[in-house]
Amino acid sequence: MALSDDAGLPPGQREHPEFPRFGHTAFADRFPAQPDRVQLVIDGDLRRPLQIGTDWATLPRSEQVSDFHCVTTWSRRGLRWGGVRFADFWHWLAQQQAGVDPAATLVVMRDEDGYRSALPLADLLAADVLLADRLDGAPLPIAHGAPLRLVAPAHYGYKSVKHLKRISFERDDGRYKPVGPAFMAHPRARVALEERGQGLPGWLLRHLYRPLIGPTARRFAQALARHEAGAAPHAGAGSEVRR
Ligand SMILES: Nc1nc2c(c(=O)[nH]1)N[C@H]1C(S)=C(S)[C@@H](COP(=O)(O)O)O[C@H]1N2
Ligand SMILES: [Mo]
Repeated sequence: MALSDDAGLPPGQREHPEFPRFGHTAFADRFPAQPDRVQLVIDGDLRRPLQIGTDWATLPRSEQVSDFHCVTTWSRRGLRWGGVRFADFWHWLAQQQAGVDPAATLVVMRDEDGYRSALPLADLLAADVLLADRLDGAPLPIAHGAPLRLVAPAHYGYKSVKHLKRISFERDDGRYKPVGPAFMAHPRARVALEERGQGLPGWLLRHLYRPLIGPTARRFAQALARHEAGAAPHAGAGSEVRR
């Protein structure tokens, strides 16, 4: 295979010229009611459900630079995230304070509007999985998941829930229903193994998904521009949409 600009990226991925606001189009017009402060519910199979607010600031903080890979084949390299490692969140809050049952090995993450994803706890304990509230030296913008999002670089972007509001620890008993059609959701979605979906090979899904990148990114950018115009009528140049 010839060397290209995409050398070093995982199978089927191509570098995107920007970092778009992106996702399932059903969620393009949904925005967090309170993008400025972390409010997180921890529940599920555990002794004591928790409501995390100001105590978020007491957790140990980490920074990392990582690449981001969307299942539709666009990638961004070298994003600098700041936040709390999922492993630290697990240790200090989920285990120590909430007392998660050891059999609850499926972690379901949700935003307030119905977007959700799930990963095995073991995947989330990897050293490069972050609950991020900062991006490139600034507070996480609404476009990329304010006030808090997951960052799991080894898994396709659809696992990295934005506007995170609730983390539930559950038994993996087959009751969890992913967002959207079943073929689009792989239980692990590992980028290196091209686990884009279920029942269809990754290389086939590459070709089905790739034409959706442009229209989806435009749809999400327009929705954000409308949202910002409504929320801040005098935002002026700041609300301009970059292509
Ligand atoms: N709340 C929410 N989180 C979401 C999505 C979404 O539509 N809503 N889309 C997912 C998908 S498919 C991708 S690729 C990434 C995109 O993150 P970005 O908007 O920061 O590029 O968010 C993921 N998390
Ligand atoms: Mo995605």
